[in-house]
Amino acid sequence: MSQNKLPRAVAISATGLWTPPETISNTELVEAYNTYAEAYNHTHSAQIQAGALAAKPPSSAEFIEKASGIKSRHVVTREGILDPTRMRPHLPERRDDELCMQAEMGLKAARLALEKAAKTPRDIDMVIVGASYLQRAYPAIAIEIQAALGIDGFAFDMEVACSSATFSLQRAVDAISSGATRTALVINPELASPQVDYTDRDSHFIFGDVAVASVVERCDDCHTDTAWKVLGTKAKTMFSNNIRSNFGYTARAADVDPFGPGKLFHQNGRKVFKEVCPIAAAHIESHVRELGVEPAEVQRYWLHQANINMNNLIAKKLMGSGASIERAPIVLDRYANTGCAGSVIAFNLYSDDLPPGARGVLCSFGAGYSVGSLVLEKIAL
Ligand code: CO8
Repeated sequence: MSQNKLPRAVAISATGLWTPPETISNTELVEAYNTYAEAYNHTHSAQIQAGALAAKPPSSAEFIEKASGIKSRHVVTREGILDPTRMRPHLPERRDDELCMQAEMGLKAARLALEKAAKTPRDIDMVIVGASYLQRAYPAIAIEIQAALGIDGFAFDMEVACSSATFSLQRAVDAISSGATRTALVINPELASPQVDYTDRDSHFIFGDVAVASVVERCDDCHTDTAWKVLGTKAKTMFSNNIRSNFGYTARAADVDPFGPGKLFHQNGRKVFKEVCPIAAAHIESHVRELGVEPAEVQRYWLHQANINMNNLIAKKLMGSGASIERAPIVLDRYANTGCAGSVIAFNLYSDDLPPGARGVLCSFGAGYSVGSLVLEKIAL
């Protein structure tokens, strides 16, 4: 589904990026995992020998960097993740009258975006929180942030895994373009670490925590030199079980462990790689061409950040020999996969240097499967 002729010109006027100060390197993560695996194999040696249980194989920092491009990740807390007897973050529960962790992260990014856009909460009338996981069902995290900022309007949460950011930006663009909303705050707080199985060698290294936010408004209302006009948006979904989390409230009624097998993030990474690369490249190609632009002419691609080899392949398909890290920047080396936030981090860090008139594509691809893109053009102040 594409939306290329917007009734009213809309812009992303600024973005905010909140990066948790704590980091974990591959070496630290692998050391904790290998200590855990050794102890697990020792404790379960009888079952492993009898073939009733599989031994935990060792992880390797070299494999992680080569297979994914990830060198380290930011997390809201290191506490617990690196403890071989715990293998999950320790985030104490907060009282109902305290700001929840995900709202706190989102609020920090939102304040940075508002400041950069030269806007105040009084200018905002819609807040969307889009994330791969939501800390609770209700009240919406978006409404909690709305209240913390004192925004008069409405707010809601939405979940489309890795495409939660592009899809929530698209909802904001549509609402402003139609005239239903004047100025929107789109917030993507990815609190990924609680859903990572740090005892699983295949996925323990993939994710990091981060929060990003964007101010979306009418081009006529923009007063920043960081604004990008939205030329068009396009979204596509196709059902796949290759990336899945079965965590959910029905576990209680099914009498199963809510954190048992299949309940945390798991994937068939090879299949995802093979299937999603051509889908994403074809999606972007057709989207920019619908707007009369050749893929190779696009100055910058802010691609979803899951795997460096995926991004290199897609960049090559789009730009041929003109592909480079400058034109399709990588942030996952230091942020890891941050769910839906990755492409917005790349946009935040690598867009201000481009001149007015430059064109770029912000794109996500991942679980669902889902693909979302926004074709953007830098505005002259
Ligand atoms: N250390 C050493 N060896 C390892 C490790 C490790 N840590 N992990 C796997 N191996 C081994 C495997 O066991 C395998 O061994 P063997 O050949 O003996 O069977 C060998 O290395 C090769 O394994 P793979 O084939 O799995 O390795 P790949 O080269 O395919 O790399 C990747 C694995 C990195 C996972 C890669 O497949 C990949 O990145 N694929 C793309 C996946 C992707 O993009 N997924 C998107 C997921 S994110 C998303 O959609 C958002 C969901 C929301 C989540 C939000 C927060 C939780």
